Amino acid sequence: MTTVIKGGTIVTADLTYKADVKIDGGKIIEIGPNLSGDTTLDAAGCYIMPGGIDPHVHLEMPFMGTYSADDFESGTRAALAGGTTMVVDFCLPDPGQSLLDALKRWDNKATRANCDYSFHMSVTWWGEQVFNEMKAVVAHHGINTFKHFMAYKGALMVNDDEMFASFQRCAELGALPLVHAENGDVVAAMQQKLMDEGNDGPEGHAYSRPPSVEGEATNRAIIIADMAGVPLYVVHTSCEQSHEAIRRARQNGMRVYGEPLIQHLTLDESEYFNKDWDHSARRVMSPPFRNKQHQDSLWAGLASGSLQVVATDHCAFTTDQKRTGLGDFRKIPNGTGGLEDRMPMLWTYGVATGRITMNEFVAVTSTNIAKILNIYPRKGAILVGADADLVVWDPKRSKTISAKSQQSSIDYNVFEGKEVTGLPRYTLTRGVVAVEESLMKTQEGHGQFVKREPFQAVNKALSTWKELTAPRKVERTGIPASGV
Ligand code: DUC
Ligand code: ZN
Ligand code: ZN
Ligand code: ZN
Repeated sequence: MTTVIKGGTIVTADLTYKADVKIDGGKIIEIGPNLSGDTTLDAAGCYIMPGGIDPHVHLEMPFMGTYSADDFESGTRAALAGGTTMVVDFCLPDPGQSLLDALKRWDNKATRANCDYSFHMSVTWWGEQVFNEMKAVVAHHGINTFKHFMAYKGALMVNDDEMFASFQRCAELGALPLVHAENGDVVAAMQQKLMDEGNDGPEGHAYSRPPSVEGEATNRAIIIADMAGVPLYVVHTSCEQSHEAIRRARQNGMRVYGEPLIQHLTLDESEYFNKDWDHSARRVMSPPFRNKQHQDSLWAGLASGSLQVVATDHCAFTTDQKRTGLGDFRKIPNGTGGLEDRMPMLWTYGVATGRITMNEFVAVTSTNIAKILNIYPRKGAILVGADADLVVWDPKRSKTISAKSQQSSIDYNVFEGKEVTGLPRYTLTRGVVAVEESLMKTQEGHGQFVKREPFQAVNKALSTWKELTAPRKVERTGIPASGV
């Protein structure tokens, strides 16, 4: 059975042209004018784009004493509703737990996915077992990325020695390290001070995690990656300090990638000063939302290429879950949703305003991500042989974002009331229509795990041309007889 998407304009990361797309067996088999097939999807007035890839989601994640509320079923349903056809979740071993055991749990949860998915592995502790299992994760489990938390002291945080060891291991294995860059020691100290002074509301969360805390950690991770000779991916880049560090490293020749979230691009820190506790607590995430200057910096980074990816860090908690932090902002589960809204929000606030082009939109929501994660051109491309993960995007369709009509299982939406123009007419996952206008046709379990091969490219550490690196033993003749 063949399907033809007819009458639309193809938009990729580098081209815009009129053509039909023919699909069979879940793959694109032909691109050209006047194609016909068993089924036709009308794309008149629409753009045909590679489906979005969200490289940063937490579905059913055990975190801060609870589980994030969207699981692989509701989370991927939300993704497809908004034009995203693949998600990458973080496998999170408990400190001390085997990476491979954790992976079994994640494999199990993900069997319910409606769209394709992959995993990053988190390095939440360090030891010989982790060192050894990292090899199996890369070689046998199709995972080429390892996440490191520089924050969440006493829980997920790794120290610099552990991070350096893990980064070196990544370099050996052809894997890419990821960092959540915030100085966890400074955050913990600032949190304590705020609490001692009676600042226990959600605004305390923002005060305890200022941009410098993120900028410092980003710089530190970049230097450690440089010394380990490995590229680096900085998740949820939210501020100029962090962006500046990434820009500088790239200018110096390092492969360092930055990932702003749609939330940081479009929502600001005033959300934490709402009179309604629930309103502010629902927006507690790390890093927190920033002011307008930081937002401008992120938009400029997307336009100029110093930031490459827009993600969500989708980690949704219900209002009831958020209320565990009443009286102590440190206990408010960190996280916000965004999977369904990333593409329409970025189109509305990015493309429609002229901040980024349509081609840049495709690059930052899909193609760049596929390249960075080593799954291009199977994903992120409209090419013969690529997976038919596609979105037929109607630039005239609009809606007002509301929790009442969302797919996510939580009871609110941080973008509530925002008008978006630009929505999927169809979303296809491996050739199967999952969304037709507002009609959901998702199939639980349709999603498959996407294996990712190790990388060829490594960073030749910048420091090799600046500093002594290879140890050279010195044959000394002048050695004092004793230390006294
Ligand atoms: N930040 C969040 O807000 N939630 C999940 C984990 C994280 O780092
Ligand atoms: Zn067929
Ligand atoms: Zn994080
Ligand atoms: Zn995250």
